[in-house]
Amino acid sequence: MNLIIYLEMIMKLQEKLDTLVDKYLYSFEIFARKEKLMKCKKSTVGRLNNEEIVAYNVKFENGFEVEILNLGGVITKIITPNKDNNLENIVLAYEDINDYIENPYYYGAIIGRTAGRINEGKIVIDDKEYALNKNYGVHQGHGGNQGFNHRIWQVEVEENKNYVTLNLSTLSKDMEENYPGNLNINVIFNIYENYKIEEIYKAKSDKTTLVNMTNHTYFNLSGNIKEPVTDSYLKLGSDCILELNETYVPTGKKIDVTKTPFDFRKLKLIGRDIDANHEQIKIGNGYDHAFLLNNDKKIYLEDKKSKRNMTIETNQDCVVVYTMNWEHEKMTYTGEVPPIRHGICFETQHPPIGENMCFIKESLLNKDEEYMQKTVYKFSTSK
Ligand code: G6D
Repeated sequence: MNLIIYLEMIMKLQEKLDTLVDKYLYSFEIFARKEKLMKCKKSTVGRLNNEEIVAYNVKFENGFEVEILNLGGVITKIITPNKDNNLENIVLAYEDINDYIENPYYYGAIIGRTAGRINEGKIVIDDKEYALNKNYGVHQGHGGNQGFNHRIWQVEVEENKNYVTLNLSTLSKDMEENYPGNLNINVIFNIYENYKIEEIYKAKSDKTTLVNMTNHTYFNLSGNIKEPVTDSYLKLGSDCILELNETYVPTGKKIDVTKTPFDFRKLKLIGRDIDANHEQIKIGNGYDHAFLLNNDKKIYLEDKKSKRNMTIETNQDCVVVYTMNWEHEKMTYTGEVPPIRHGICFETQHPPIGENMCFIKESLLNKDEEYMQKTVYKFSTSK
């Protein structure tokens, strides 16, 4: 009798085990299928202090691929096809992830609290003077010693049918880099399968402060940094630039671009006037200037060899165009140190704060008001 009972017990146990195995295999299959369908994969690529440096890689079936780090929100890859359908990276990026810890030229990075230089690091808000940390000689530049490019951001990923959202967030505490106000920031990247990236910056502070954020990606549409950006063509709707003094800060004066190297209102070869005999070109050693955008706020870059092009649209009133005018030292993913003029930045922003605190009001964010900066990048390739 006992033997029959035992056999029945074993059979029941076996049935339970089979059910459990089926459930496990099913859930594993779902996971595997989901994993395969997953467009965004994350991987730990380094460490900073006691935090992981994580790369978020978004890849679509058409080959469009974007990779962003939690360190500084750095864009390390934007991969698009050239006219022959070769998929190549169109941004400058370091070979060694550890080079992003210092990142002296802000490769791919979120810039903040403020972009550009602030004259002598001196600001006055509600009649109170603040001495911002000076990391650019006598000025503050790109948010100071520990600007937003240096921090590890919290990242949330949301997968949608034809786009992926990376929502980066952080808190910049009151008096960080001597800026007033606890500032909560979100930088949202919406990455679309049809070769489009929306970058939306939102911020709110519990005290009136300054916010003027941007992205410092160096673009090179030739692909894998093959050619200088002086071979590309640029069209930019801007009637005037901000005059810079010898220390690269705005004087407050605007310069009409007509008949100057800064006129890109018609499509023009970037290399045509980049070394022209013009006082402002000499100061910047090329283009390193704030262009005040006309109403259409559109920037168009084209590389005739690869037939890649990029359109940037923004809600900002200004864009600093920087043509990488000084030697860099670190190797990129090509295994070489990029020569000068092999990347171009389009830092959409408010005008930097210059002499006599000119343009400060454009960067002021009142207590509990929401800051919102939106810049959209569209990439395409003509056949
Ligand atoms: C130089 O003047 C330029 C800046 O505009 C740029 O952002 C930086 O190099 C990387 O300081």
